[in-house]
Amino acid sequence: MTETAEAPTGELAQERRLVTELPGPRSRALMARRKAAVSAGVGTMLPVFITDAGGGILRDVDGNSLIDLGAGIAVVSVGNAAPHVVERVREQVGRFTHTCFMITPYEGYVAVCEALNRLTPGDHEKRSALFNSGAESVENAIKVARAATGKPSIVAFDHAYHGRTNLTMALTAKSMPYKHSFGPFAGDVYRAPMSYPYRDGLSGAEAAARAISMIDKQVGASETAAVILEPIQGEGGFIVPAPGFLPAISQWCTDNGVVFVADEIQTGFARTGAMFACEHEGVVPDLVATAKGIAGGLPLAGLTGRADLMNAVHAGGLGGTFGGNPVACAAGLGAIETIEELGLVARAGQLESILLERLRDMATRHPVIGDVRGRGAMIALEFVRPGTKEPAADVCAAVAKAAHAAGVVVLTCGTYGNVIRLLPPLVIPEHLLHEGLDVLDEAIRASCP
Ligand code: PLZ
Repeated sequence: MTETAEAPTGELAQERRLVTELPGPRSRALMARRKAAVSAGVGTMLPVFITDAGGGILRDVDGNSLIDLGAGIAVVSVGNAAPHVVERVREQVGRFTHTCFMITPYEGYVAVCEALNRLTPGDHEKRSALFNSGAESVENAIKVARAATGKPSIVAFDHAYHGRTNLTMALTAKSMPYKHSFGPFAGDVYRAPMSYPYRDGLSGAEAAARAISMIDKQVGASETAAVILEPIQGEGGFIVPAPGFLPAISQWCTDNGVVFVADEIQTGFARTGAMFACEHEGVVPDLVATAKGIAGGLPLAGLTGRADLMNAVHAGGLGGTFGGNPVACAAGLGAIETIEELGLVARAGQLESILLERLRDMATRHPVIGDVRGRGAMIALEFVRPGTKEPAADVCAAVAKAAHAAGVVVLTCGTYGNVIRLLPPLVIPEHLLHEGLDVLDEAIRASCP
């Protein structure tokens, strides 16, 4: 029996332990197979193959235990193989695995929609629909907004990330690697300036006025079906807009018959210390796109919003073969149960205090850290040349590489590639979070010239 087989998921020792170099020999052998079988277009950040994961630990094929500060890009917020998720998935998978909700429905789909209607901001009448991925949810938000308003144009923001399908690539800002060589893109998509307090120095009201002026003059409210934004931008660099920006944009949408779509795919489900990040500013979106943290790792996405909008689409206009798969729905119900039972919204707030205190201390010692920002367990460091705001992507990459070599999984992001983001599972034991931050601190020290 291998070491990993002796330590089944759920009983993984919550400790970082390296028994080989990273990647170890078994990971290297799998990497060779991967190279021969998998498209070179699919990237790998850290070529370490995982066999088990739980709490704050990823265990690899060579028996190494790594600290997980990425949660599979903000997905396993409830932890990997979370007990309620596993129980409900096991139960469901033994009963039936698919009928297609559009053909013969089942209760789990309805129950997830009820939960989404209950949990998303606002107590107005809502309806939901389920899909397979975040990008698909965003695509459907645009379909709903266009059908409901009869208008064509969509406004997204600088630094936005909304997915990799053709329409969502058009909405996404960054060319490399997401859009490069993949055009032409869907039309009638316009880009407005975002609030990026560290770089633009504008108040929320000023940044909103700038964006609204652009939308008004260059697109026109009468042409605009929807404005879509991430309440805290994820891939773009964990950009938290200045206070007042979101409410002003949302209000302008309401006043002008434009559908305000919040992409809460990365920020949703307790991640930011609220169930949804819009709540921090009391913003109630017309439509909310969800995915990632919704189902403890199974592929599930939701679109939730005002009943009059969601019901404006003709019958049969929304759907898909796998959308709201019964096993994924079971996982979704297990994840939501876990968030509520373990009080993970409050837990994310506690993790924020730890993260901000530790990272702000690092910023006083490492002048390469230009900004520390984020909310809840969604916190980032932006690296710059000391004394300037010039992005230091090379330093950021070196820090990430050093952390990885020491067995701590951190992710990078940012339009300028100079941001390290921390997205730990919300169930991570505190000693692992601190140890991960110790490693990060040392990685920064070692990577600074
Ligand atoms: N909207 C805000 O963060 C996915 C992308 C990883 P899918 N972010 C991770 C990568 O490189 O592909 C995301 C997001 C926001 C939409 C999406 C898209 O969600 O489930 O990846 O389609």
